[in-house]
Amino acid sequence: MPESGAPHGLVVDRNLALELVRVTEAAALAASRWIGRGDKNAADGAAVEAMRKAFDTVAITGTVVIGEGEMDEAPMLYIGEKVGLYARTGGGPEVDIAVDPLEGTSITAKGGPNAIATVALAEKGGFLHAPDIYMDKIAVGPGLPDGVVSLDASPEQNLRELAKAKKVEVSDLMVCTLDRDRHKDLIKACRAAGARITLIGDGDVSGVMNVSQPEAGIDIYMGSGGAPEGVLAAAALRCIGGQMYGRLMFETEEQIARARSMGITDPNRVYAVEEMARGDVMFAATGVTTGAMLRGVRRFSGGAYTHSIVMRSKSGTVRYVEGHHNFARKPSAFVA
Ligand code: VTB
Ligand code: MG
Ligand code: MG
Repeated sequence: MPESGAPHGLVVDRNLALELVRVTEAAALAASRWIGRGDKNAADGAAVEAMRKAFDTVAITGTVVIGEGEMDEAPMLYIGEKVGLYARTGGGPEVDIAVDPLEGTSITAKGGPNAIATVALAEKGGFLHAPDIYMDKIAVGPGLPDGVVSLDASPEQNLRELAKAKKVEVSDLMVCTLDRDRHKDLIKACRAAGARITLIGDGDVSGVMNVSQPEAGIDIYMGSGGAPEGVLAAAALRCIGGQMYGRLMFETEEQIARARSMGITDPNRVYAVEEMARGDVMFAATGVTTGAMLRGVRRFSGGAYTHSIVMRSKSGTVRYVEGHHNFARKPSAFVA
């Protein structure tokens, strides 16, 4: 992947991070109408449309590199789409954008926990162009020796090393993984080693982020999930700290060939956080349903409440933003 295309160092305006919150708030507000209504596609569609509209007000020339799919399969926020106030004219900082307007569509449809609307932004060329396949992921929080865990080690070995580094017993560790059949052996191995596990229904972006949020009580994330979600999680960890390693899980030769055309030459490569999200990176997420990290949208007469996290890798500042939205006064693009 090319180095950052920024000609004179940083071109990304730090205020942009706060603009990003408006974008995730808009998506979360729209998705919140569909919480528990059993229609994940409607929830997703509402989030995508609201996020797309909200981008029009952000003073950037953005290119979607992690998005809703290829142009012919996704009408909005497709890979390659230009977004932002200057999308047509050019102008403002030229940035790459990664989105998951509704991370946790099924949990939203069921009214379950931990669904978020999320966006990350990097200087041009900053994000790994991850195809829409699975990625094997492992993540631990900040302050641990580099490489304390590895995708090439067994779960037992990783847990043992992590416990040693944290000066705790393996039985003190809490693992997080997606509740999937494909994780049967992983779950068995962690339990056999004596560790505890939190199984999540969806939402491994927040699952990975939780390793760097002591209040979430997660020591290690393991397992496979969406590769695009892996890049979003890496963007978040660039800001809050923590280690994560990801390996793309190709299933067909065709996938490998396609990835090659997108610049991925070694299909077995293990990517560290800064290889998935490099340079100055910003990340924002708004809770749709309540989770360990963010409270969900609460609607009340004439408005709604939102809870978001926004951060930037350069400064390392993490902000939690509470939004009290007054629908009577809000610009229509942001009212859901
Ligand atoms: C995860 C999870 C997502 O996809 O990435 C998962 O974080 C992986 O796919 O919320 P499977 O559902 O096939 O396991 C989601 O569930 C949906 O994007
Ligand atoms: Mg999505
Ligand atoms: Mg997703």
